[in-house]
Amino acid sequence: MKDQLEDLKQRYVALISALSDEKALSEARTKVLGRKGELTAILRGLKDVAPELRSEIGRLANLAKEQLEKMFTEREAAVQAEVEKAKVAGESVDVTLPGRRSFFGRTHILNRVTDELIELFGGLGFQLAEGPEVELDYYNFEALNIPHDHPARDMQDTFYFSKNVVLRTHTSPVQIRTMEKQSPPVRVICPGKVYRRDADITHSPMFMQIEGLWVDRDISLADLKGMLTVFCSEYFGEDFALRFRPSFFPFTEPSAEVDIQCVICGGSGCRTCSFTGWLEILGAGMVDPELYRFVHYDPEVYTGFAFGMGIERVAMLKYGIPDIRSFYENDIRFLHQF
Ligand code: FA5
Repeated sequence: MKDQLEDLKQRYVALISALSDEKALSEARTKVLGRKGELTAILRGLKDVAPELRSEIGRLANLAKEQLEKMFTEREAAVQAEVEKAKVAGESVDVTLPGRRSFFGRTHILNRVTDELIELFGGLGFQLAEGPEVELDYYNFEALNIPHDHPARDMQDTFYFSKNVVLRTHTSPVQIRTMEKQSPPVRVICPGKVYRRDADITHSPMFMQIEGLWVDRDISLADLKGMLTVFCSEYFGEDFALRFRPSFFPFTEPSAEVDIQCVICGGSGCRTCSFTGWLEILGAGMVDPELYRFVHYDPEVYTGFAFGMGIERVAMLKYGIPDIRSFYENDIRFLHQF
């Protein structure tokens, strides 16, 4: 019996050391220590052993059981550790691979220029005001002194929703909306999108304007000219020449159009400035007293100036962009330059 026990122990010690698979180890454990296992059978058979040998054989059998259990546990842990190690090695990072680049969005150049203009005019005392892009004919035309069937409507060909509802052609309706709500003094800027039937390298069917309006006592054309000159030198630098040309708008009298020397060609003439050396950035003038009738201001007491600036034109001049269409083509390579 002792030899049988010794033989069993030797066999399983050798087997346990040789096995390197969790499943095989579990099967071997069942085969020797399980309910019907070889060692379990020996322990069960102890009752048939001669009484004088029983305790000795019993002690040896229990010792063998303890040893084998310990060996199985240790080997199983070692095999499991090796499996884990191999798994981690298989998943290891290849440090030579290029990293995955995160995508960072950024503010569109036109929104950035708009924010810069809001800040600059904010510093000159102008508050922000806004109005709807889908506008009533009354605010877009009529209250700006452009009655139905007046030829001045042809200056801004627009998109009609219905007879009285249009996509606004300029930000000037916000002048009326603001004056309706507020008594003088009024000093606001109103940025936003506007729409016209217009398309070439300096004209887009949807574009952005920023309107300025200052109504108070004793506001004169000199204030308008001074304000725009300050704006121009602050935003573009002292080197850029500014030019006021007499013009006509039904809602200002007198009216002017303001050009800035073309940065693309330095004033010598190119496609962007239509070979004139100048690019028009805004229309402006003294608020026509006729408008005060619509908003119940006293034209004997108040005067004011207004201007409407094209934001794309400002961005084109600031960054030397020759074609207005680049802003709306969604070419990330273009947009990421700014
Ligand atoms: C107006 O829109 C007037 N509301 C401006 C104004 C406001 C005058 C207040 C007097 C008092 P005009 O149509 O000229 O004016 O447009 C103003 C500016 O918008 C232009 O100088 C130009 O910079 C820009 N602009 C006009 N049409 C387009 C277009 N299709 N695409 C891009 N920019 C344009």
